[in-house]
Amino acid sequence: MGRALAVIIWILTLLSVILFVSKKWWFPQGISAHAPALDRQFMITLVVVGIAFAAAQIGLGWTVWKYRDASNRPAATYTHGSSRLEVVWTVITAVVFVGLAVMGQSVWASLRFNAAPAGSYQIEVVAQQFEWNFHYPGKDKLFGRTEPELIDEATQNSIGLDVSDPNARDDQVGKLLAVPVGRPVELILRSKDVIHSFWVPPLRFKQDLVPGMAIHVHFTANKVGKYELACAELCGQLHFNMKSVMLVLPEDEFRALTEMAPGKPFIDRITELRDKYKLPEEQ
Ligand SMILES: [Cu+2]
Repeated sequence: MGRALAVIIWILTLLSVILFVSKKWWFPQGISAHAPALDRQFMITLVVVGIAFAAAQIGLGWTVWKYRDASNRPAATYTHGSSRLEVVWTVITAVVFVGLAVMGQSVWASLRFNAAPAGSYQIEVVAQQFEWNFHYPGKDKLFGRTEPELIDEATQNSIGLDVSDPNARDDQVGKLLAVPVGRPVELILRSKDVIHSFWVPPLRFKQDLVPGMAIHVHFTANKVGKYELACAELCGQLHFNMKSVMLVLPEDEFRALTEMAPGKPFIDRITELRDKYKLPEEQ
């Protein structure tokens, strides 16, 4: 029985390793400037924890095998263990984990703690149960004032845009995200109700939106196309419905779109663009 259990542990370990090494279920192709660095960091972490996982499971199987029940075996005795060994493996684990975290934080932090590069295109993202709203500053590149009291779903003013503000006159608001290719984009992430999470897997970017906060993040998408955008935070009953797409557009197409008149012309154009591009899995 002990031998069988040991063999099962080893087989499960082998299958788990094969699952990752074969890359049968893997990330979609990265489409952002920071994606290669992030993927590299992910691989380093995966290899390090993979080795630790395999070694621990092989050791577990070995222990099960060696100390299996047998009629001629003397009864087990209590041992306190080895304090020195415990200190050694705790220190090694701590160093590895802190080391990986320090290595990994540089890419992560550079997109969040550093100011967005000059010339970044700003878009405000306002999440709500269960929709995304994207607020574009329009031709003047200036956001109009928004005020929570002005939020009115009946008139489709879901972000509370103050239309009396001159800066608001050309502001476009829609349910789809469009960004220019090869140019840094700064998102200002807000939420109207609960915590949501902005997630575009090929972009290698995920960030929570927290009520009461305006979280600034930035990235550069470098492949034209249409990509799924999902809420990655279980935010309520219709959470599964909270999806949209991110369009990465050629510069001229993007400029033309952001200079469209707000309201129907803008919505019609961005819907056209949504239908023009295909998701990677549809191609
Ligand atoms: Cu959500």
